[in-house]
Amino acid sequence: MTSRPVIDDLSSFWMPFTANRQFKAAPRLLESAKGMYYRSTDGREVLDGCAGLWCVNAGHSRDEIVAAVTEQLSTLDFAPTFQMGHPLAFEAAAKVAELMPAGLDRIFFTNSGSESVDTALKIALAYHRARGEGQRTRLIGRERGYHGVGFGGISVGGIAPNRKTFSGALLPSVDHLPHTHNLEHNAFSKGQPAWGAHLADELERIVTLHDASTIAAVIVEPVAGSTGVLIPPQGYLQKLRDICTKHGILLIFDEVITGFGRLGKATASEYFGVTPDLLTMAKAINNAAIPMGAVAASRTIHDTIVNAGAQGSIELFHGYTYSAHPAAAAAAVATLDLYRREDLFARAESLAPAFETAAHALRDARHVKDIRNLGMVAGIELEPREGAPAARAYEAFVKCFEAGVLVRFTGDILAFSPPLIINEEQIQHIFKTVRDVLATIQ
Ligand code: PXG
Ligand code: PLP
Repeated sequence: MTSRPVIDDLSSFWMPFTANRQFKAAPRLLESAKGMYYRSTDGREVLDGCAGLWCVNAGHSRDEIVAAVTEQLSTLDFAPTFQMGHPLAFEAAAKVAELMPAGLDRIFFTNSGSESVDTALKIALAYHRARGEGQRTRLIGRERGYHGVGFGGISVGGIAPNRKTFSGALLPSVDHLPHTHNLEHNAFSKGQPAWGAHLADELERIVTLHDASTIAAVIVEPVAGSTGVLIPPQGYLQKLRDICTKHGILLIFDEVITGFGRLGKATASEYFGVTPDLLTMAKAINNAAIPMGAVAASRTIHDTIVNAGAQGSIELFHGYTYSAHPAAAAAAVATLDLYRREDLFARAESLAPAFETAAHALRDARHVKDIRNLGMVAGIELEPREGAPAARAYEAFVKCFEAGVLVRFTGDILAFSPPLIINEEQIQHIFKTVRDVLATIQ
């Protein structure tokens, strides 16, 4: 493979969620990828411990997906989906619907997780209005929730730095549940922690405060990824479901990370046996080959909105130029076929115990304060360095990369979410590298 000269001017690209000056002073550049490995521009192989950004679940540059996208681009590069259609859009929607919880089989396509979240919030408002309860406009998120970076997503999201700069322009009617992270009760839990289901009762308090008749929806990540792998306590999600049902409030699961095999099932909803009314997804929907996201809506929500409008009128004033882009749809169809052919969700389920054991083996490693895991996700929380929060995890991330392993970090938490094609030896290698690196860090 011919390698292009490494560009020496990095100034034009304003990088997302990056310390731009720090990065550009000492860049880390990836130039190719195959299967479980990236190759860096300095010619090193880097084992991918986080599936890119929790998204490349079938491994990198899979031939079947590359072929489908290539073929699609030379056949039909773009087709509008506003008052027009192309067959692959419908096929992709049907294939996604097959994997969704029973009843959630109406699929609205977007181009990212952020767009999926804003779409789901708008569908929730549209649903209540179509049923004559247009006063239900309040949205409930959760502390430490990540729902992307749209104005809707940061409003229901619970990450202070993502909100602070924009605080004067957040959505007006939003409240937040408390997060469920508690090391005093749950440190070093394997799988779902035993303590904390009662935290869902806070929703009753919020409902009493605002009155159910003002609340449209509750949105949570079934497992919070971005803020450091926060696993829901046993019974917690079912309680949220019951309270929402009791008060006519829609429950939205943001499955941008948990969807498509991360927990060993198609969705976290299936894994936990709790069904939301709306489910957002992106990332692994098409193995991240082309930007794509989607919202799965219950048939009730869909039919209520679609049947409320007059015949011939547009029922939902919402959509993106690239909703169901042909190349993204082709990648989705190829990806979902690949997941099925290789039985990758079951593979994730069968690898999860080895992954759990390998992660928890770092319990006595230097600086480790907590380890938590579910399915093929794990988080290792470090004791912060005094006066320098997040510095330790950042250094661990850089040193792991230099040692040939890509991990994610957020605050002082390292996150692991490898492609589901990983093998046990590679799992061992990831966590051994982290242990060795932690031993060298102050
Ligand atoms: N919801 C959830 C639950 C997510 O995890 C989004 C929405 C937004 O998706 P887009 O496609 O707009 O980025 C996400 C994205 C990380 C990390 O390492 C996590 C995400 C994105 C980038 C980095 O924590 N999650
Ligand atoms: N801004 C302008 C001026 C536009 O014309 C459009 C779409 O036509 C958009 C924003 C939205 O772009 P997209 O549909 O890609 O989200």
